[in-house]
Amino acid sequence: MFITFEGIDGCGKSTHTKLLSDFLNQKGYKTLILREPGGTDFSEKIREILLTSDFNLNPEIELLLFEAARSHLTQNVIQKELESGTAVISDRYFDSTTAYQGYGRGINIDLIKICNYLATKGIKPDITFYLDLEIEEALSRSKDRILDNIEKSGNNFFEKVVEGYKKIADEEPERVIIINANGTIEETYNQIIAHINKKFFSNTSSNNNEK
Ligand code: T5A
Repeated sequence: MFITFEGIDGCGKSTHTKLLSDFLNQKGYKTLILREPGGTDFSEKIREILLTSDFNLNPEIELLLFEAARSHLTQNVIQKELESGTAVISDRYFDSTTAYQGYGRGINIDLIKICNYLATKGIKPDITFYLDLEIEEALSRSKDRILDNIEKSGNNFFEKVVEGYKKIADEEPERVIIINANGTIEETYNQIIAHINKKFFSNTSSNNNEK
């Protein structure tokens, strides 16, 4: 089982990644939470370069570094864990590159898809939750944090990223589920669990598993 969370910065991905992991543990699954970029020593080093260094990277270098981090994580962790039956839950995966470097930075989407395929060897999530949240609300939820390099890109950039995510969801409605993340943590959680129950535990009542 491979599940990913997507959305703009501050939309609640980390929160719901952990809550879903707890839910699946209660169902008897061994889970592994990952984040992108990151998840291996190599990919965490790339994360530092991308998010906090002052190299002033151009969009193409940004793309290649995100994909290098992803390739290392997929080859060394995701593929093996999925083969051994672990439920892998990742805070971001290749849709982030399509939304941020493709729609956000303006790199050709077909090129992005090729790079995503190279980095993942075609390994796709079974289900992806796009947490849909107003940009202003996302900013206000994370207003006390120091902004990383991508977060400094401004509202115009984030509007393009949001539009990109909506196009991704339109193209793959079976895989990419849009979740309204404007409500409370519990309201968002209940929507996610309803979809998980429907997809993986269709004989289980969602009411028994609500937070
Ligand atoms: N990136 C990444 C690319 O450009 N291309 C790529 O290919 C990839 C993989 C990574 C950055 O890299 C970019 C995208 C990003 O800019 P990151 O540090 O991994 O950045 O994390 P972010 O995506 O920025 O996410 P954050 O950690 O900032 O936010 P989350 O995880 O979405 O949100 P979370 O869960 O930490 O919640 C934020 C706050 O809101 C509260 C939480 O308690 C928390 O305080 N909250 C709620 N408050 C009210 N109501 C709710 N429903 C709430 N849900 C959560």
